[in-house]
Amino acid sequence: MKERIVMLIDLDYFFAQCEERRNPSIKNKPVVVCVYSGRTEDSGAVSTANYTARRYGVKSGIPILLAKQKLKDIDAVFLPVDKEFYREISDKIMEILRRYADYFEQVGIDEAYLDVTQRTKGNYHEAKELATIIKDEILTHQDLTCSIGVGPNKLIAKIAADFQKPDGLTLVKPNEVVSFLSNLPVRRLVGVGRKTDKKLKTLEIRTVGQLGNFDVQKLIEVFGKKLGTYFHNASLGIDEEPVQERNEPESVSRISTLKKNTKDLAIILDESYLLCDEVYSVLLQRGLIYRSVSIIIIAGNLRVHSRSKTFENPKSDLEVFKKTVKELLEKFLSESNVEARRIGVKVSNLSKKEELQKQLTSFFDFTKK
Ligand code: DCP
Ligand code: CA
Ligand code: CA
Repeated sequence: MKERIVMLIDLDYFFAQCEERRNPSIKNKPVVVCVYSGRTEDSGAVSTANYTARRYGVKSGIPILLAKQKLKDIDAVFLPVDKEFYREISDKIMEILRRYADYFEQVGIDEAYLDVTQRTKGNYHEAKELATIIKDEILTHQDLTCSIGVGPNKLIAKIAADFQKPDGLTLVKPNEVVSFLSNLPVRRLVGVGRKTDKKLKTLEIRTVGQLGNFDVQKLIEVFGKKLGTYFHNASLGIDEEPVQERNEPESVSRISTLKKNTKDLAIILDESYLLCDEVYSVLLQRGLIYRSVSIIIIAGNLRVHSRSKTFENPKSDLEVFKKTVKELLEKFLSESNVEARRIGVKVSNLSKKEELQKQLTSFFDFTKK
């Protein structure tokens, strides 16, 4: 593959920054965005926090109660997540980013890869100017800051974007890759979680440089062929994953005709569950998770009725899918007098289950070629 220039743009403390934008008067205070579980007043976890709150040790994933302890006697702001609002802002920013890319790939609500090889003619000086223009445009038009990493591939761009935050811009040219990586802790590599980190420590591997110098065969013995090879290549900054638009389906649905028209819940449910199984196997195959579940009822007179439920967060299991279908059907049948002729189930608002999983698998597909 010829040399590329790839950018990763990640919005800074995204949910909390959206809240600051909505209400600038909280800007200088610690801002903590929370997912309240609803069990008791303060049960739940921190979704994210602004950098002022982070100075007190508040970060994503910790219990809200702990965050409150850390910010005791401090004039801090605790807010519930408002995903719809963040999604709206995200959509607008992604539209802006897309315009600056030869190839564009959104990888979450607040980050995207841009392949800018052609438009920068492979020149890092031009890439830096482009990144500055992008940062300015997001700030001027959407009032948000972001951090950008620029490098020869996605792996390096991602680590570079994390390198300096918030409002950072880090360029790593091809000849700087190895020295840039060498002193970083292995945790910075995509795919190295707490467990792997521990395992690597027992091998006396703490930095990416040490990982790169470690015998590949031994890595393979410990982690298996896939992961071992991936770690070895990653530690040398090798990554051939293309930046590519994700063509995820809008929805997956199945519909079938009942043996005879009926409003009997049990019969309709039996058929619906079979359809759920089929839809679910498609989700599994494609590694997708869903946020919305719908039922479709086509009446004897061919009128189409549908009902849906949308969850705040994506779901991955079959049980929730079936349970939601059941609830929707029960409610629909109790409220209407429709005899069903055909019945359908649908999931929508789909997203990819595991970034890493995909990156790893396609990486190994590539190495096999
Ligand atoms: N998020 C969450 N729970 C987590 C991690 C993240 O709800 N455990 C949400 C809130 C974040 C958003 O996803 O705002 C983006 O996640 P990032 O990891 O990019 O973190 P931030 O944007 O909040 O901070 P940073 O400035 O470090 O990128
Ligand atoms: Ca972010
Ligand atoms: Ca992110």
